[in-house]
Amino acid sequence: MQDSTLKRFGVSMEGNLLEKFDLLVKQKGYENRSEAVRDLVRDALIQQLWEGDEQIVAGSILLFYNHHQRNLLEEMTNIQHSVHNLIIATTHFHLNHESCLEIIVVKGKVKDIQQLSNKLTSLKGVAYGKFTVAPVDQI
Ligand code: NI
Repeated sequence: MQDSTLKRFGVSMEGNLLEKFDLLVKQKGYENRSEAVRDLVRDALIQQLWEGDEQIVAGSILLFYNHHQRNLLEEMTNIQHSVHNLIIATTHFHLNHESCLEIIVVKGKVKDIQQLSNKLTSLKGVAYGKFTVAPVDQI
C-alpha cells in the first residue's frame, strides 16, 4: 500500500545555497520550500529510473567548470575518449579567464549516457552539470 502521509525530515545546507534555493522557490511560484523539494525529488527519481534503461536517446550534457582545476581537462578528455562511440560532438566556450562551458552532444543507450553524465558532472572542478535527453524513436 502506498504511504501518502506527509513525513518531516531535516535538511542542512550552506547559507548561500539556501539563499539561492529560496530565490528559486519564489521565482518558480512554489508555496514553500517543501513543495519545491518534493518536485526536485520527483525529478531525480525519474532520472534514476533511466539508469537501467536500454532505450536509445539523443541529448546533451552541459558542463560548467574551472579549467584551472588540476587534472580536470585530462580526466575529462580520457572519459570522453573511453566512450567516443556515444559522443557526436563537443563544443567548448571560454566564458572568462577561468570558466568554461562545454556542451557534449550524445546518442546511445540511456543507461550509458546517464553513466557518462554522472562521471563528468562529479569531477572535481565541475561547478554545474545538466543532462538533457529525448528518446530518439519518439521524435
Ligand atoms: Ni575554456
